[in-house]
Amino acid sequence: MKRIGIAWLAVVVVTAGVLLVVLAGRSSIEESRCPLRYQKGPSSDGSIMINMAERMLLPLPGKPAQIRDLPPGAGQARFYQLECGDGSSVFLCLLPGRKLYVDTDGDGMLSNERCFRGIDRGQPGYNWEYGPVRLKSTAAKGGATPCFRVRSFREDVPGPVSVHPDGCQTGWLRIDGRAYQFAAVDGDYDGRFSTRLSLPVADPWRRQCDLIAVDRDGDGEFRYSGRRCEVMPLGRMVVMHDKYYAIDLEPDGSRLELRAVQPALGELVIDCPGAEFECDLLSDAAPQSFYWTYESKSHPLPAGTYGVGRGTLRTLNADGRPLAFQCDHPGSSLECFEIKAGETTTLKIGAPFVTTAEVRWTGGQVEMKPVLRDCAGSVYVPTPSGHAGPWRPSPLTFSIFDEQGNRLGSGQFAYSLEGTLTSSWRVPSGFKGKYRVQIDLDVGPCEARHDQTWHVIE
Ligand SMILES: [Ca+2]
Ligand SMILES: [Ca+2]
Ligand SMILES: [Ca+2]
Repeated sequence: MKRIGIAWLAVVVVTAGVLLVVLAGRSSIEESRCPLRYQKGPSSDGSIMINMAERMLLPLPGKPAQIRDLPPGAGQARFYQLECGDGSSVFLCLLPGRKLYVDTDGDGMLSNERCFRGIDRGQPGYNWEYGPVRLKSTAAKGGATPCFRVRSFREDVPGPVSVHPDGCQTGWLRIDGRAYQFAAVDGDYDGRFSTRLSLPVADPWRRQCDLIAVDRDGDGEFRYSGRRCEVMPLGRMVVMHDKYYAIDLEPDGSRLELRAVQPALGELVIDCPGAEFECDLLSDAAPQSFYWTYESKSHPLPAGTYGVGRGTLRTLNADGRPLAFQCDHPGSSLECFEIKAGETTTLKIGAPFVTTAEVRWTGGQVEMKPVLRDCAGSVYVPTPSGHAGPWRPSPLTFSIFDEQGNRLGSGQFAYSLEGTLTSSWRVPSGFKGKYRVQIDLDVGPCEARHDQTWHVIE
């Protein structure tokens, strides 16, 4: 009995101690400012934040002139170049047998560098991860030490490698009395946390800038919370509780301070007749997620340069069922625009649409993806996600016509495991000549016409 009593006492003491530490930790969280500390991970597979800073590197045509020697056994070497935000480059050398050398000090020598051995990531034999690789060159200039991991894929073809940060700087601060975890990522691998977004961006998912993240919903992760993305390119401000806060981030990533501000505002009108539009707005001012409804097509925004990241258009078809179309790479008018203080910027998107299909002839059959092009030149694909409630999109069908107007085939699109809408047309044996794909897509009140492009099987 006595032993059980002592054990209980120990449990109570330890629990009380843990509670005290947690409470003390929470109560020490300051309003609007905090130190940031390095935290490893998460991996690029499970993190929007790390994934947004990931770079895909293609093999160079040969040994770069900057590399002056080679590691042992480098006959089959493939070289890669990582361009950093400060204008410098880091060269990587991948050898058969999953061996990676990185010129971490930028002296052009690889023979004295450490050999990183690739370890299986996920399914064995498909991709391998190396690192963490710590650069020595930038740390000497007073910045933080860039630290990244490298991933290679299949060894039988000279393929790309991907590079992603090994971790981020994180800390806790309070805004209006509520504690939030923040993170900063050196997304351009220069060892400094100061590179703002430069618009237009070539690839919304590979922005060459630093990132800031806030866990708005407190689930311990940086991703989408409701309709808001918790990870943003580093701008001048961040939106918290619908108020603007200026970001003061130490260039070495050691400290973050937010200060409530009232920026000069302009208006952004998204004119999308018969549809609603939701998107991530990239900006050097205050990146944020936005939603233009049927009722409200105008939003006030701080003056600055903006671009639309991933966007979703929603409308209802003739039966009143919801339809959603996703755009990963917006057209020219949305890629980069200015918001000026006291002025209104209007962007016209959506109808009239052109429905078309991306086709790929694979011998015996034609593989197809339906595509919707809007008046701004943006390309949308139907998506099953983003529907409120138990709605499912209507089945999407296609017809194939020859030059004489004969229907050669028809079918229905289905979602692949990756969430892509695809279908295929088994070409009748002996068919040669021109064919056209007609997508039978009901876009409700929106004007749409079929693309008249002819494809050829020779
Ligand atoms: Ca070196
Ligand atoms: Ca940076
Ligand atoms: Ca979260």
